Amino acid sequence: MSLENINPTTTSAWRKLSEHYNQTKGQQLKDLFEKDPKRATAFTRQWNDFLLDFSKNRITNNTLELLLELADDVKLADAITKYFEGDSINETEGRAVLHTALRAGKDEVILVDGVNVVPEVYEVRNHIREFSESVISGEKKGYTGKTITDVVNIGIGGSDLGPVMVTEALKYYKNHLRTHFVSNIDGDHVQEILKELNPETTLFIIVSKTFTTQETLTNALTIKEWFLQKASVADIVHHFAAVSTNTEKIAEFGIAPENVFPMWDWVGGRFSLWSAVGLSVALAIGPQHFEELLEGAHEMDTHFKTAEFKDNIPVLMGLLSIWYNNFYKAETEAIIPYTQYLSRFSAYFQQGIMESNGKSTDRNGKPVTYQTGTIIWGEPGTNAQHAFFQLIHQGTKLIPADFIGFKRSLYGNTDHHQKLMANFFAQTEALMNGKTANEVREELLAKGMEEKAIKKLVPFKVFEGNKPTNTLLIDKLTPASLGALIALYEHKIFVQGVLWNIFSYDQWGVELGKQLATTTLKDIEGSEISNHDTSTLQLLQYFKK
Ligand code: G6Q
Repeated sequence: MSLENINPTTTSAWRKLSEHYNQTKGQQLKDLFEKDPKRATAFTRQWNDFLLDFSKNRITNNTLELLLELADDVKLADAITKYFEGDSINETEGRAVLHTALRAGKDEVILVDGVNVVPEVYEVRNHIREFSESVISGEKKGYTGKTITDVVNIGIGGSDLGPVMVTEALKYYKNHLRTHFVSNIDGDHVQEILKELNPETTLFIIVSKTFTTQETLTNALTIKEWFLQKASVADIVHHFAAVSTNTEKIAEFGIAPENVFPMWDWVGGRFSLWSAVGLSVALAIGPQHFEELLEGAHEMDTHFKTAEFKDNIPVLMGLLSIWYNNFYKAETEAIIPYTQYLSRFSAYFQQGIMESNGKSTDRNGKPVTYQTGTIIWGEPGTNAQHAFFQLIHQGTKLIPADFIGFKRSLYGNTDHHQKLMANFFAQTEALMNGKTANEVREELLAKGMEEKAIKKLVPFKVFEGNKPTNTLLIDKLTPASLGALIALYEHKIFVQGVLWNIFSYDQWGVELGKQLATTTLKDIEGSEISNHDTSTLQLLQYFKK
């Protein structure tokens, strides 16, 4: 069954939220805290090793109640059931959306067209385990009998970003294998990677759900040619593996059947790291850690599926984001992890969130009359503090931000970790409290500055404050906690897509790019240039000169 089709702005909760917004928009977080000594605990939720403190948001109990009412008005609970049960909720592509099945319990039954997909998932999970164990242990050898030292993932978009992000995030758990990622069609990208590699000791994994993506196929062929400069066609079976739904095309490439990992069309590219798309992750951190990543995600799935909305972390985070996007008209959201390991986390969810919810057509096929997909950006703290934090503190835009931190560091360097986390806590506090003119004045007076100079400087040193943040404090960065964290944001995407009455799981904008490149390539390669606007025509002519 498809998702309900409810324009959120026609619900009574939305109307109430609009009124409520008008009445409360001037409220100051500082005042809300002063008025209610229990505010922090009232707006904090604990789940496993996660703590979400969302008290530094411009909300009251009433706001939360109305947002929860909105979730009911658009039938979020019913949508969640359809999502997990494999209904065809990716309507424009006629597919189920079941990345959750990739991490489901072994005994669960999840039907797609009447067939339980869980056994197939476990077959592939076992294959991933066996394959990666044989490479890691050195049992699997290259064509000259040497053990494999390097693994190259060849893929783009959803077939690249997840593995890149997770291998970086779980670097601490990594084994001796060196991992590389070739994604861009830019030939310099592949050359820079190839120059570090020895064909005798490198395993290449071609990851492409469709096996038709120009970038991936071009890179794979370039790499194959490079490989064949030293090795022979018969050696390909020892050095190439593939992950795809398109098994025919894989066979054409010459890949041995035992090195082929299937995918399913009910898994979207940007949600596929849990499938064999994560093979490079399993190789890098070992299959046991890979399984733990999946188990962590599965626990978050269970929380999302079963927790009451008022305690449901993905639901709460999704609703808060709607509150800012649709009522406060905030256009962007920052994700700031306070760990260098998560340096690719925001980039990863830039795709996840913006490709999923960057839609302007509702489920009726009509243009939406309200804002959808927020713009996502961010970098790890404390580096970010020395870069764009200026704008969050004193710029003209409202930027709700998620601060993600860990109670314990991995190497246990207490001095560094305490300093890191001092910054983490101090920033959300400062963003909320700001600094008044009087406080600035006092500070400057204490430094012995003269009255005239103080007067001149005060306006520049005032911080308005009242900037909303979520604080997500997790015990430790482990494969399981990372799995849960990724799943949390995946479900937040779902919640928002349901609320906005859009289809989150297609990506026609990406498909357009794939088509356009083919036509323009003909113009570049051929002697004649087809019809273009005069700007594009001029640029093509200049390029070809
Ligand atoms: C993800 C998108 C997109 C896709 C790439 C690669 O959801 O659809 O990023 O993953 O275009 O596609 P293939 O895996 O088919 O090569």
